[in-house]
Amino acid sequence: MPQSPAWNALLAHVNAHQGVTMGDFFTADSERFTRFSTAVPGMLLDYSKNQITEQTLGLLGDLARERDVEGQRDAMFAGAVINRTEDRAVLHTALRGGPTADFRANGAPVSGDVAGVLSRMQTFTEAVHAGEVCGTTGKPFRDVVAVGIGGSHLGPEMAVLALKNPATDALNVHFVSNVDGHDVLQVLVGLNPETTLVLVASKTFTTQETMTNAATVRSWITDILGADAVAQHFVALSSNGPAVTAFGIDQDRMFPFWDWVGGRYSLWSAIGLPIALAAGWPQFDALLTGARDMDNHFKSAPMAKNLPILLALTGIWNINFLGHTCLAVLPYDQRLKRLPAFLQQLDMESNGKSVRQDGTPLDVATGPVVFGEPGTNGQHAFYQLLHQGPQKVPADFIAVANPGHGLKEHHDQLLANCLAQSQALMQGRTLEQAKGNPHRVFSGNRPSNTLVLDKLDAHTLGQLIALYEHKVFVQGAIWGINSFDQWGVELGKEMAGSLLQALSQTTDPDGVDGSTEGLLNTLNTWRE
Ligand code: G6Q
Repeated sequence: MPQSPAWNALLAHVNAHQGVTMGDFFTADSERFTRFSTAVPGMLLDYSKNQITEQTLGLLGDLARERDVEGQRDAMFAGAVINRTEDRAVLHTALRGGPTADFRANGAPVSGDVAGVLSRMQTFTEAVHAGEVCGTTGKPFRDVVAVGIGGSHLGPEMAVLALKNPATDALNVHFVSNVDGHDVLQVLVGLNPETTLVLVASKTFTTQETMTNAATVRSWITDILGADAVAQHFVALSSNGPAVTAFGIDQDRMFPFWDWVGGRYSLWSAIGLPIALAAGWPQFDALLTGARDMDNHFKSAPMAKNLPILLALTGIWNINFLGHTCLAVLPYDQRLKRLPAFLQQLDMESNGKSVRQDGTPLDVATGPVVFGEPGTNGQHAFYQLLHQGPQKVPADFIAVANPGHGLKEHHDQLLANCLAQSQALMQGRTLEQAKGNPHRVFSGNRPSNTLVLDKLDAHTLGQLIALYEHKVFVQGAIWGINSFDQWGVELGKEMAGSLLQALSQTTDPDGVDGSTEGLLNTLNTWRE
């Protein structure tokens, strides 16, 4: 890739750029914000605080054209088998395609199946809320325990928290993900099996953590209500019908999805049932509509106005040409407190790869290390490094103009902090301004994007998530990698299998290194 004309032009351009700061760009151009920001209804992206010029953007656009990003995008929407290592189409967009959609996975129509499952999810959600679907003792459900991990957990949890409204939510939805017994025990304490509905969310229905947690919750239910209670108290969200039946859940309590839905892209599918149960069907529907609006924008907007493409290109510039290989996600909205964790999986599992689709090695950095916390909390924690660490960490700030509460003073402070942080990162403070004290110098010129949402609701949340899904897609397309497999999680899983035996049966493990053997012996000696 570095040999390609567009890549080489960017390498030459970055050298020509040395010594010019973002502050210089703003001084020279009073229209810079207008020039380097773009909006769709309800959302604005300001990317002016990046070290870019019109020429930089033009060259990045050349790179996107050279990599045929638009052609690759169209192939994804057309249901081509773009996840080649798993021989699958990638069609999470079909899940939110709406009533008139006609998506095809490798030629086979899928929109009818999608509509059928959505309709069953709606009927079920409304029946639970109406108390028509209830527990074995006739009491309506009050709590939902959603058991699942990774892609079957992070998206639904993030969205449930973002849309939470204690005044109107019909049900309390809790999540159990970690195989650590503390997780399930902490959730179950205080819940009543009679009024608890359990969702087992697992595409494969074989994931060790989820099946272990599901079995524990099943015992918790059946110990009190009897074995027959599984039929009324359990629901499966899965692609694996036989395993669901073997677990004891009837097919009419199973909401399926398909192999062309990747785990981390699955919150729009049956995996999103916790969101519908928590926030109500109209909210889930609005979430899908918001994502669909972003899909349509991604498909049709010219590159220079295309939010996912712009977010992706500024990221490529920061990672590959300026050498900034991290990304801080900083939502200034407490309701988005799990967005960093969700985007961490979305980005790092999709683009943390070192080979191209064809298996040839890449010699450039790919997906960034993603981390973050809501502002203002993060300011009192890790922002020190963002401002004064020797490495530059690009940041995505997310601000919401209108909060979901009436505490104006709080919101004014929150927004002022958000604006101040990106300004401080860019402007910095010179030694002279710091009155000669080197400890109070900020080198500045640190890049960030700011996304402004009019308000945070199901529609804008759908737009926001889809924006990042497509950003990740565009970056993967430019690097030529498969963003939709995740072989990197396999090796550790395999090794855990043989170590489990060594721990549970204190057998001698095969082929472990000296450190692992020493740790194993210590644990086996110390365990009571
Ligand atoms: C996501 C990954 C991974 C997956 C979990 C859970 O894209 O594939 O995080 O979602 O491993 O898998 P199951 O849904 O099959 O339990």
